[in-house]
Parts: sequence; C-alpha cells; structure tokens
Amino acid sequence: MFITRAATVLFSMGAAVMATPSQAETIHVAIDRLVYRPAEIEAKVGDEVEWVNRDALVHTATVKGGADVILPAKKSGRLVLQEAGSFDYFCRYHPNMKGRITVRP
Ligand SMILES: [Cu+2]
Repeated sequence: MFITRAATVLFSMGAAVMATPSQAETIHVAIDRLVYRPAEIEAKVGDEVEWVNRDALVHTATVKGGADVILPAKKSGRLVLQEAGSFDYFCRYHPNMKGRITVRP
C-alpha cells in the first residue's frame, strides 16, 4: 500500500512539470509601415509574443499602466504573457498604431 501511494505522487509531479512548457507558444506580430500585423491576437497565459519590426523606425508595444516593449528599427522584442485579460496596446511614438492581445487563463 505504501509503495502504491509513493508511485502515485511521483506520477503526479511528473505530469505537472511536463504540462506547462510544452504547451506555451510564441505568437509573432510583424510591424510593417506603422501597422501591427495582425492587430488582434489571442493567446494564453505563459505564451510569448514576439514583435518583429520591419520598419526603419523605432516602435514600442506599450500597454497603458503595464508592459512597455521597445522595438528598435529592424529588430524584434518579446513579452511573456503572465496575466489573463484583454490588453490594448499602442506605440508611444506613433499613437495611431494600435493592437490588442486577448489572453486566456
Ligand atoms: Cu511606432
């Protein structure tokens, strides 16, 4: 009986460790001529967003009161999504640039 319980505990721990990293994804958003493409994305907590800036201008992906990712010209930047919710973001230098990330729990 003791052996059975120990085996069950070990099995559960293994499953918990394996579940999270294998499911996380990277979602790519391109910035092309002052537009986030696609402008709206869906993700889940633990996923990562990578913005690839194809413009020769500096941009940002900025959530009001939250994350601020600097995206230098012709470079990329990343953000791991740690919170569920719907987040509007914009570029600090070009406020007409707008995007939205919907993060599922
Ligand atoms: Cu910009």
